[in-house]
Amino acid sequence: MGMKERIAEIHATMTEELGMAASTEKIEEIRVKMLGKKGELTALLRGMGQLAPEDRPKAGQMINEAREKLTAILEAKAAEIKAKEREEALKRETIDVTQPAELPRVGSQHPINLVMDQLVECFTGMGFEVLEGPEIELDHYNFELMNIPKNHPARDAQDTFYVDDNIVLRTHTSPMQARAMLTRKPPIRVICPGRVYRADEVDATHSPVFHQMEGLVVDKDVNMADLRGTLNAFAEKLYGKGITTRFRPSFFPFTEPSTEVDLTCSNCHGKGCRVCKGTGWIEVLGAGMVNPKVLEMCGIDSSVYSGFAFGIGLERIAMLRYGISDMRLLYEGDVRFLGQFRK
Ligand code: 2NM
Repeated sequence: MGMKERIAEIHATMTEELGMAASTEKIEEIRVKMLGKKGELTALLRGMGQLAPEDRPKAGQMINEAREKLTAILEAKAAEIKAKEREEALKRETIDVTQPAELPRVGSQHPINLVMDQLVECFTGMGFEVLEGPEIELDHYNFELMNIPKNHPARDAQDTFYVDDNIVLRTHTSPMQARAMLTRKPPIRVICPGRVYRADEVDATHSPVFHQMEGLVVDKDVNMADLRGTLNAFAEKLYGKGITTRFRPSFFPFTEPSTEVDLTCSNCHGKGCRVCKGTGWIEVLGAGMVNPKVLEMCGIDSSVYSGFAFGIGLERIAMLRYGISDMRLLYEGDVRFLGQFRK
């Protein structure tokens, strides 16, 4: 076969293969096979040694012309395929920027936390400072300094979780108030929010773990009227105008005198309804003048200083505020329930 025919054959094969090629990779494969260093055209060039010397220049020229022509055809095809691939990629990767965004799921604060924040806001607004402390406490701080002596029923294992003889899970946040009195000089104005523990059976209104916020003020000439004014201000700030307090006599070892404090029912504004069982009042906290024995044990001279203190159960406030009838709902962590409370 002559040189011309060989070239025509290569041309034909290449055109045919290019016609079927559908990817950049395939084109490259064809280029290597036909025009590459070990390709068919190069083989022709190498085979020129067998030709008569006078035929060589002509053959060389033919091969070079063929290379140029075939390269052009190949590149044209390569460009065509590249354009097609690009178009396909664009089509495949196009995103619809007008599609509505998928919103991230936003969590919500726990109702106990919402209430705690509201109370903290209310009392810090009145000049109280927030103190937090350990949930595992010395018996000494939890009971002894609170005038709850060794034989007191509150100390019974039925009521208190003991870690050992001297260590308990705090049954109130009062131990932090004791620390405040032991380490500071009056005037003292602190609130202590936090988790507390009592060995109660679980039911709709009890839980062995619950939350409290206690407040303490110690200064010269602090009296029951200051306590009343503070709690009235708290009632109005939290529930609005017209909500006030009613004090009923009570007993706590750490306060003397002691009082249960009712707030005007915020549901009926005192008229009487289902929520307040017709009384117009809701019991929400305990309070009193700090027992002089407690002041003395905490290093404060009770002949110079006096103080008032109060304790609020956060679960009760949250249940009243959000109309929750069973305390257990607060601890189950069901997001369908928890997601309902947003301020
Ligand atoms: C209450 C009710 C009455 C109280 C007393 C003290 C302290 F540390 F000053 F003695 N802290 N909290 C107190 C007083 C707590 O809870 C129902």
